[in-house]
Amino acid sequence: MVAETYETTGAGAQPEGDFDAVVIGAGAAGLYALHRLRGLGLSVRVFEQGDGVGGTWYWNRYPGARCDVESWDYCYSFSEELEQEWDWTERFPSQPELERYFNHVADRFDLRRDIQFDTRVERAGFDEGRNRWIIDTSGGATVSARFLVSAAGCLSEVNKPVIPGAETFAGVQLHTARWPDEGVDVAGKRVGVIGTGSSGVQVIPQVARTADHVYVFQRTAQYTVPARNRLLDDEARQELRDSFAERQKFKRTTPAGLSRPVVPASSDLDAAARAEILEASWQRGGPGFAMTIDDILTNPESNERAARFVRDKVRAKVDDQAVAEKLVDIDFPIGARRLIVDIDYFETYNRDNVTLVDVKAAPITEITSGGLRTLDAHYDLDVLVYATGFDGMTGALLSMDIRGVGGLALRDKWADGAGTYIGLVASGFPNLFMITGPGSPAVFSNVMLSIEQHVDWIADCLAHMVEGGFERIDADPEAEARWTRLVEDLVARSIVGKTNSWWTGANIPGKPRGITMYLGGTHNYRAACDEVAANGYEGFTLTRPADPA
Ligand code: NA7
Repeated sequence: MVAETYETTGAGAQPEGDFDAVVIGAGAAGLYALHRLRGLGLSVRVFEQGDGVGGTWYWNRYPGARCDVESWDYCYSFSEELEQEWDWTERFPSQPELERYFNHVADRFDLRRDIQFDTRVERAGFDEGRNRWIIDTSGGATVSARFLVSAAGCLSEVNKPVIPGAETFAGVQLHTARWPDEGVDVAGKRVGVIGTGSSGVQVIPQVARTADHVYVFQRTAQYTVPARNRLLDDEARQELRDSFAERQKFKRTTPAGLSRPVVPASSDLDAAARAEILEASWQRGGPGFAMTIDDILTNPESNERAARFVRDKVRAKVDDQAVAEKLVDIDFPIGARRLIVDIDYFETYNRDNVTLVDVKAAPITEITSGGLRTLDAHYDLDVLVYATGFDGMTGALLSMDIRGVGGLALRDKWADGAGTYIGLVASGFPNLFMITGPGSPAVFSNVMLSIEQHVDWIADCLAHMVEGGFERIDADPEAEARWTRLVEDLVARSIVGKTNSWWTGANIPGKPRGITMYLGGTHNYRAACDEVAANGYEGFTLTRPADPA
């Protein structure tokens, strides 16, 4: 299949390139999509707004940025040679190591020649006459493609709250997800950090090492557990190499897609046994803490016991008990927000140069030329860090103007909630595929495994279309409605999301509320996707050129 077989002129546009597929983004998903689709003999162009590969690990270069999934799982599994030749150095990989890894992948599979950097996709419209996407980019070029694959990411659209007076600030303001490559020298500076999610919790201890003073503006206290990060020695690496095949097979059978998941203890335990299990998990470190006992996420009493355990640990770490109480003043169940994994976070509050400011009690009112004002005080600052997160799941997709059949905007279709069919497609938007989109396990799983599963499914689907001479695929609205109901039912049965956070969309004013991730486990999700394909792409309508529209 070659690009030239298609007519190229769409709806008055003058395409400057015609491809079988356009992929949006050169992060983990975009790189693998390019590799797989090129392997089918398709012509592919990737547009990437940054000037390098790696997505999340290209943008989030703040000090302390680190993945909370272990390195041996946060990597591709499609190539055993790649896995065997790459040496992870730590249990939880840091941003620089991950960025090196994705660059290595791009070079090893010769991917760069099909990636156009520094280019955003601004608009994409489906030309119904020709069954092609017409895509406008930030460089002013218009291209066309039979298939459009979004690999734009779940956490790539930055959330930077508008605070009155921000434009008057005389110092440096920056968002953790837009940290400059050359770094920021905070030595001797007064630094304010807004936000205590994963990004804030990672950056605060690092900045505190050199800054004159750090003011942490905390609105919502969070549960965070120790990472117990460690270096991997040669023996550990050899063991990972030797177990490659077995681990890859096993992780496909687990709910989170991890090769060494926490196996929950049965809830039939007395209080002493429970405490022992929680302590062992705390000592082991990592994000599996809320899975340690099988009823923590379903039984409020068990949940509260685990939450109390964490609060007591924090109280024991923090010298000033008034500060400790602010750090543990948490009014939601453990696991209702993504559990944070930290390195020396609470210990940082024992430093003389760190002050916790409770902006729930006294909210931020304005930014001034010299700092930040809350309801009851002014803080003099030289640097203001926004660790304020992202417009998750749909933010990146909806930052583009995507128009499907009849000119319907994806923004309008999803005005009340992001419905999809099997988390991969949106009805009325033919030939558009989303990797880790709403309705899929996305970041509620080992996202690397989910990415590979999505890309493999999409590649198989495109191969099926090419072989069968189909040029258009669209999901049936009824199939989409059924899937969306299933996603909602799974959410309703879980305590996951039973508080405001980016998971529920509550961090973005005006965004429809609700978790859009599939919570049924990656193993079940994979089975559902495979079944759809095995049943001849059940729930989809596939169209050949000669077929009536
Ligand atoms: P998060 O988890 O969304 O955290 C953002 C933080 O910023 C959180 O503490 C917010 O408080 C705070 N925030 C946002 N806006 C404001 C304003 N206006 N005033 C005060 N505080 C504010 O983003 P992260 O980047 O840390 O992590 C995102 C994911 O990346 C994480 O789950 C991992 O999967 C990796 P709030 O809680 O809204 O009160």
